[in-house]
Amino acid sequence: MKEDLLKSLKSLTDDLDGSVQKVQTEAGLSELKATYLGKKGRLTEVLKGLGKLSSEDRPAVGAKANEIKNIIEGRLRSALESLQRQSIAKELAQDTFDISLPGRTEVVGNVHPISQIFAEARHIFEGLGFATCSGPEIEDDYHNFEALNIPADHPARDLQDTFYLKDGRWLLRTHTSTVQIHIMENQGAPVRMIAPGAVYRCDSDVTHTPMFHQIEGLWVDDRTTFGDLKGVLTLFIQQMFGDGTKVRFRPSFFPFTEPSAELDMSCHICAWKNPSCPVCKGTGWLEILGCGMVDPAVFQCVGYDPEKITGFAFGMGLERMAMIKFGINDLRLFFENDLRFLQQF
Ligand code: 2U9
Repeated sequence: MKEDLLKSLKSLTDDLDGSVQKVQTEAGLSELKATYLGKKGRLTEVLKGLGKLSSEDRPAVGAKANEIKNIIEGRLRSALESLQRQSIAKELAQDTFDISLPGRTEVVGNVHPISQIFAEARHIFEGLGFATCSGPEIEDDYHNFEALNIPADHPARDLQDTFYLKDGRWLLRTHTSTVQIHIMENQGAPVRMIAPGAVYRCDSDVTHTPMFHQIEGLWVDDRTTFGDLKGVLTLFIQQMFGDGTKVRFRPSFFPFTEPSAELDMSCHICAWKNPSCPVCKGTGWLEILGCGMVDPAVFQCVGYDPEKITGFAFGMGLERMAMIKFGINDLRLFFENDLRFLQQF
């Protein structure tokens, strides 16, 4: 009985050597392990015979069974390692690469020049205590025109022709002044805000695009003066274009402000030195924004008392600001998404 068991144990390792050589995959090795060492495996079958041995023979055969188990485990482990080594070697042999190829560089994006101008303007105005507000791009006639003192028959409507939605009730805003109207409708004075965003006009040529960007601003309080307007806007221009920049205010007209003015800044390209400067056309001045004291009619529309409240407002086109600041001469470049252009800023 003892001899039979020892013989069976020995035959296990003899058989295993043949089987291991035939197996080529890790899955095959797992199967083999189950065949020999699993719950219903060959070693377990042999061990069932241990119970029938005498108590003198049992320890020696038990020890042998353990030894055989360790041998089987060791052989299966080294077979597995050898298979893994082979597969890595095979992969390395196939996976060649050309070390003379150029490396893969990261594509680094950059901020669009319009967004850069917006961020800078916002930073300056927020430093002066202006809150940044936004509103819908689709508006009704009242908020875009009527409340801004532009009635249906007003000639200013020709200059701000826009796109109407199918039902005729809604239109695309022509300026961000609509945001100031919403804010004042919803809260009392004081108001100190800027309204940046996209605006739309039915206009398309070399110097006009149907969509462009504006920043408008509004400061309303019980004693806001034209002096405040001049101080805020001079400081803004000098922070944006440099301390030495000069400004002048020229009388103008807007339906929503009275009095109104255009702000010109000194030409930073030629500084009056080039009579044929292509940027300022030799005048030394560049028109940069419009401004004025809010018309009492506008205050009436939003329910503010024009006898008690005064305020100033201003508006500027971001594309124009960016063209002047970066020396860009063609408006269309902003909208073409050509990386050769965008990566220069
Ligand atoms: C309210 C009252 C008054 C905003 C103003 C301008 C002057 C102006 C233009 C600059 C270039 C528009 O982008 S542009 O074509 N804007 O000249 N905008 S005052 O006045 C307001 C706004 C809101 C309630």
